Parts: sequence; C-alpha cells; structure tokens
Amino acid sequence: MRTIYNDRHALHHGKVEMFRGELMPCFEIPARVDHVLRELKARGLGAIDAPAAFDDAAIARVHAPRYLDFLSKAWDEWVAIDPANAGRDALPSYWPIRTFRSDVLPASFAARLGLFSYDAGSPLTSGTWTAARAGADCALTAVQHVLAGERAAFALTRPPGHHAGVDFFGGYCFLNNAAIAAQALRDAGVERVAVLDIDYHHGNGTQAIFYERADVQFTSLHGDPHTEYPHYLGYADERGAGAGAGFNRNLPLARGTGFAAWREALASALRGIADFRPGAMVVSLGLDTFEGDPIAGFTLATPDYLHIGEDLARAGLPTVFVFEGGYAVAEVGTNAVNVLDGFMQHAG
Ligand code: OKP
Ligand code: ZN
Repeated sequence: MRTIYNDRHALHHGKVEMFRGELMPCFEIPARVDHVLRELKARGLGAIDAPAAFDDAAIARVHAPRYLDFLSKAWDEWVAIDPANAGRDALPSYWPIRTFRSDVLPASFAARLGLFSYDAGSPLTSGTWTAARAGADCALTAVQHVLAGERAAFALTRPPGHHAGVDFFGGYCFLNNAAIAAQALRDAGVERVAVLDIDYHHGNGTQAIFYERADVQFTSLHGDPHTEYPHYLGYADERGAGAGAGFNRNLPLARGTGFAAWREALASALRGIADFRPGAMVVSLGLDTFEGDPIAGFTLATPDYLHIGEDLARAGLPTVFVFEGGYAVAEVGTNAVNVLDGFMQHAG
C-alpha cells in the first residue's frame, strides 16, 4: 500500500494542553508519526511518496472561509499581540456557548480563538497551519491514487482531523482530513462515500460535516461519550437529519471493551456500510483503542490490528486510510502498520 507523507507535520509541535487544571505536556507529538514511518520502512509495506500541492478549493469544500482565514493567519496575529508570544502556544480560555453570538467576529484575537474552537487541549503553534495544510494535501493525494485505481492508500498525517468541524478546531484537530478526502471522492464522481471512524474518540467533526447528507455515510465505533471525550456527541440515537436521516451511525462501547466485542461492532458497522453500496471508503484510522494508550480505555492488543485490517479488506472497497489518534507512542507504529499489512494480505 502506498503511503503519502510529508515531514512538515513536525512543524506542529504543541508544548502544553490543559488537563485537570494544569498545563501538561502534549500527548499529540511528532514522534507518533516518526514511529509509523519507521515501521512502514522496516516492513517494506510500499512506496512512501510526498503529497502533491493542492490549492485551497478542496479544503474550502469542507471548511468555512472565515475559519480558514482565521487559522491561516492566527499565529501571526498571536505574535503581533506580544512578541513574547512567539515562545508560547495559543490556547483559548473562553467560548461562545449557548445564548452568545457567533455571527459577530470580535476584534479580540482571544475572542476569535474561542469562537473557532471547543476545548483548551489543542494548542495552536507557529507551524500548525503549515502542518495541517500539508496533511490535507496528503489526504487529497491519497484520494487521487485510489481514484486512479489503487486498492488503497494511506495518508500519514498529523495533527489529526476527525474532531475538526466546518468552522472549529478541537481534540488536537484543525483540518478534517477524512472529511476533505470524502468530499474529494464525491467531487470526482464517486456517488456514495462511506466514512468509517475507528479512533477511540467519536469523530464529532466528521459526523457534523455530513449529518444532513445522504451521499456520505458516517459510521463510528468509539468510547461511550457519557464517560469519554468528546462527551457532547457520539450517542447511538444520532442517526442523521433531513436528507441525511439514516446515514449516520454511532456504535458507542463501554470503557474497558476488549477486542471480541469491538470486532463484533466492527462487523455490524461493515454490514451497514455494505447496505449503503458505497463506491469508496475513507477510514479514520486511530490506534488509541490499544490497551496501552494513555488517554483512552479499550483493551485491544497489537496482533488484533492485523485482524482489523483483514476485516476492512473484506469490505472490498477502494479505501483511503487517514491517520488519526494513538498516543502509546512506542507501539503506535506497529499497531498502525498491522492494520495496513492485514488489509493488504486480504485485499485480493
Ligand atoms: C484526539 B483523537 C485527555 C482529555 C481528552 C482530548 C483528546 C483528543 C483525542 N487528557 N483530550 O481523537 O485521538
Ligand atoms: Zn482518539
């Protein structure tokens, strides 16, 4: 399987995130991708290519103009407030929750930082825009290879994307690479696209982007939001709305779920995807379902990821894999490549 990778991911390197009232070192670090890249090379999984450069049009198909405008200029604004800001990340500390206005863009940078985000765990850094933008190019390039007839391609990117919505960042995510990939497949003429999100955390951004659409079906397996981040979305009764009614499916699982129950949920998810008869599938590939993950609660083991790849291959669809979470840094490479390896062994 071909991998699309760009080293600009490392330009996004947050220092700290807010956790239990303290600023803690970030979990989402460049070394995550370094481990995946090393494992791909060690196991000779396939070509590792640089992304093509796309203009902003494909990204603007998913994200709002005022959000992209904000994000692309945010670091310069942050440093203009105080030159000392060059040495610290920008973190929001207030948000326009219910009853506040979000149509007015305040002059205050801090106010707009809150308007375009939903948590204090996603530091905006000097290289965030460059890294996220290169990640979107990786996803779009992976799409091109699949459109050209390759069975599958892997966008090895960070920061991740599935929590980012039309006009907000959060959950370490800034541009929604999986949504951008799905929309690009649609725009290239694939009539129905399935997005399958197997990250531990519900892909609230991807769900919201496609919630009222029947042409992109969203299915997610994740920790029950009653107890797990992102808490405010990802419940089983969210089935889509309007034209999208019936095209959203959430399979929340209790913290502590092991591979047998997880795999049954995956089988159910894949049956729903088959019923949709998609022309292609985008997989939000999070590896934070691993038993050793520091911020998640399932108990999947390293060999289980080979079986996940096998099950995904048996869906028989052209598949774009997009890297999402996975914070057990020493093991994330083996776990990710196990999925891709298992897939290729059963891709037929
Ligand atoms: C991003 B992705 C844990 C609190 C939760 C946000 C988690 C974002 C996960 N300290 N922080 O879905 O892997
Ligand atoms: Zn996650």
